[in-house]
Amino acid sequence: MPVRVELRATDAADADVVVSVWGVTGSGRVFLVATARLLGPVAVAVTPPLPPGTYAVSVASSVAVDAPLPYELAIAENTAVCDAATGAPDHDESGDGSDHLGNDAVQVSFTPIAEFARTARSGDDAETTGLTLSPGTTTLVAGESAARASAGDAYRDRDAYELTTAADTAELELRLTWAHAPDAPDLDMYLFRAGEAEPELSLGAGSFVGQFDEVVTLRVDPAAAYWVWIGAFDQPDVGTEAAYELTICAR
Ligand SMILES: [Ca+2]
Ligand SMILES: [Ca+2]
Repeated sequence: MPVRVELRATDAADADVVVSVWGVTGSGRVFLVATARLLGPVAVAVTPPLPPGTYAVSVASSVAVDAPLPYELAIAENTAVCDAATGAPDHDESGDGSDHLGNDAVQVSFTPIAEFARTARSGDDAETTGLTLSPGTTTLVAGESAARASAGDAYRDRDAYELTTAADTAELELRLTWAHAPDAPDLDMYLFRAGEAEPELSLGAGSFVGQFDEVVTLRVDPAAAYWVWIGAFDQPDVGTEAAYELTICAR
């Protein structure tokens, strides 16, 4: 079953606290299952469906703190589900341009950890959608990961969309779907505050290797603009293009 881990900690704004869920193998090896960074007093990490087994939850601060930080963890089955939307998209990709470079906005390299930076090309920006993500609504964005060579980073076509949260929006669930055919590329999804290539807000939760939907749940600020970035990982022996759909459920 999918598991939702909620970390609550007040007065931890300067501590850069991350909560993570780990799988534990029979030989004691651990592997990351889900992770999230504290935003305000809450962090939410949602796992994919997990088979029965042993799991661990860790809470860590990446910076030294002056005093102990009390926190609470709530762990439960995740019952909030955001299925792939059907019907007409609320936004169709329109900013790619003839060279598919018009809406890339961010470049991603692995050295070997992921590094994110704004692209240097003038006029390259996330495309405006005009969409506001209000609690209880589902939003559908459709685009095409085009057949294009990498511009030098780890991805081929890269498409970024700017969306805004409503005044009472606290959480988003994003689901990136495409036809997982043998000749399909491996699409990944990253999230940023609008205009900022650092930090990447999902902590890599939307960049699993292979032909799986990318699904990310994260806390967000109200009335804030975000970039959702979708790219095709540049690797040999995979397809070069794919239509994709991005479903966003706001809470
Ligand atoms: Ca595109
Ligand atoms: Ca593009």
